[in-house]
Amino acid sequence: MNPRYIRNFSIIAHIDHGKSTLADRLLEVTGTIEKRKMQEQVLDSMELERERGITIKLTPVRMKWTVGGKTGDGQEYMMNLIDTPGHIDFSYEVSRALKAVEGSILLVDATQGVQAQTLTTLNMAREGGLVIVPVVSKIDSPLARTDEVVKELAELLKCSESDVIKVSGKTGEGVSRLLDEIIKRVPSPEEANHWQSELQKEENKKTGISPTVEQFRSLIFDFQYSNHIGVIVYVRVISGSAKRHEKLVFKVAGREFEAIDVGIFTPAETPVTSLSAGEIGYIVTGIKEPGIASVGDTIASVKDTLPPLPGYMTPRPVVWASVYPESQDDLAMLRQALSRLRLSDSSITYEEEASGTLGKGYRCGFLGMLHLEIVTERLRREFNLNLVVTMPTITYEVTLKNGEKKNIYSPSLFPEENDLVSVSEPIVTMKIILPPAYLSGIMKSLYDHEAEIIGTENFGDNRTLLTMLMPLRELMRNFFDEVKSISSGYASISYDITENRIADVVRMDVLVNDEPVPAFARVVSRRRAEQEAVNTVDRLYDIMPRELFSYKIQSVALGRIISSRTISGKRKDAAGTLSGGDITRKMKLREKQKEGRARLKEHGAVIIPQDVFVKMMRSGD
Ligand SMILES: Nc1nc2c(ncn2[C@@H]2O[C@H](COP(=O)(O)OP(=O)(O)OP(=O)(O)O)[C@@H](O)[C@H]2O)c(=O)[nH]1
Ligand SMILES: [Mg+2]
Repeated sequence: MNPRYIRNFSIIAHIDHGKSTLADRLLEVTGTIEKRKMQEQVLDSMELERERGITIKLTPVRMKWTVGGKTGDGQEYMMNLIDTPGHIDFSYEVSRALKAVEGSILLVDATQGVQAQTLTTLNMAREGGLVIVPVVSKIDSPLARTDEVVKELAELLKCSESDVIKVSGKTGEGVSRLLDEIIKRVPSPEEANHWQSELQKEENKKTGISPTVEQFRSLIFDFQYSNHIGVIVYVRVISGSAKRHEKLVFKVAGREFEAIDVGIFTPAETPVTSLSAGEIGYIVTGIKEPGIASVGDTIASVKDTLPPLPGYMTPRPVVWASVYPESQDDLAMLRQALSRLRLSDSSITYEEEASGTLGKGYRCGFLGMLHLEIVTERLRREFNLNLVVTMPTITYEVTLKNGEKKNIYSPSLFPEENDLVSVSEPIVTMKIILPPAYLSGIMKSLYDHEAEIIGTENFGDNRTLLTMLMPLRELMRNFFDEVKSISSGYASISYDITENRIADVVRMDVLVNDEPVPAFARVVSRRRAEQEAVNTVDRLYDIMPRELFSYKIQSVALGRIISSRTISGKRKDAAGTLSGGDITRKMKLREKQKEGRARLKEHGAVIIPQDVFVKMMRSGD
């Protein structure tokens, strides 16, 4: 297709503002999916997406549209849409989608107004140089405050209120106009040409290749794996075209292959004869080993001589947790599952580790708590694995007295106080938007979580935008839930890890029956160390099973035992059942049992049941 008639755009918004529902209506009015085959949020095709009603992965789809319906000039346009997730844990998906398009719909829910994640995604789109099409959704809702929200959005974008398009994903109102406006406002790939870096333009001049006759070059923004056909890469074609059987190369990985097939998303994968400049589609590579395909790599014709396209920043894991198979027999299966999963979620990182009590497993990095939950749930479901997942933690950078610097992402490896010179930790810049009525309520919580407020502004219609710095460690300490409950759900939060700072933290170990349990080790702020130590022991005391012998649960920090409780042994009194008889015989028996229990205690390790690990993780703080 002539790139002049192509429009590539994504939909970005705060979570639940109606992106996928609007996508449904776009698919419907363009006739991409027949009405009778339509289901709600049809692009959310993963089982977990449907169950939870949230989008987890970006989804591309191609549609056709003719401006003004039958009254337009009759020119048909190719509309490539990428739906994105709204939850902050999945903003890596958003950032990748944004590099494949020239414009973006910024959707704001008419019942909610601009929320924290609206601002973050807007920034991402602006940084990418995209044209923003402001849209207010859910105008059909009885709770909609459409006029106020239109005003708010216009102020945010410094545009006129008449530029804001009003739609309903429920009734379809405004959706045809939206498509017309996208064609008008979003530049074609040819016009935008934002991929032609100055460097490449120079190179083109030297080699005399004009952009339109360039070799095939495309950016990988996602991929999938199929047992049957190997890795399928999702690409945005930058120049040239590619057909089935063409010889292509992964520029960064340096691996050549023959395209088994090329195709587009309708939204199902549908083969086409060729993919050309400006289009979005997929290439079946046939490559089955992991580690070759990576998002951000360039797939090009083997004849292409230019350097690879600038790719993506590799996302930095936010939380780490260890994943162990319940049975060590499943270790190989777990390894395979992780490497498979990485082929549909490139943001997971993992490496093997061993823990005394749990055997061997993997230390995994995730982009947030929801990401952790989704990945472990997928491991359980898609690979039928029974897993133990340890308490999530973050990364600390430590400087040791011997001058060594280390990244510690497992608390059990956190150095002793005596060996440390300094520790630094990730700090997030956070935005919270909330009605001012909740401001005083939230202040205590902000203080408690070591927040440093750096900006307060009145925002839109009677709301306040707070900007602050906070240690990531404190954010993970149930901060979201706290804010949600203080504000009765009216506050929205968005954050970015922006810097590292010196941290005043200490390591806390938990001993069960005098044995340290690495999975329970934690790094806590010094000022909260005592409290945390007591809480942890109390919590474990409530959920650990009783044994035949008594044993202690202790927490140790700063080189001393801070809290200790004893779980008393179950009494199995054989003597009690002896009726009558002489008392000395009973005493003798009891004495013997006591000795037996002591021996048990010496040899019998306390087995910590899996559900204790799960409960400890769930209870968070
Ligand atoms: N009344 C009304 N409800 C809507 C409309 N659009 C979406 N909803 C409802 O809002 C909720 C969220 O809709 P989704 O389309 O899943 O929102 P989303 O932005 O895709 O959510 P994430 O992808 O998880 O960020 C669902 O319960 C929808 O039924 C609308 O136009 N009107
Ligand atoms: Mg969605």
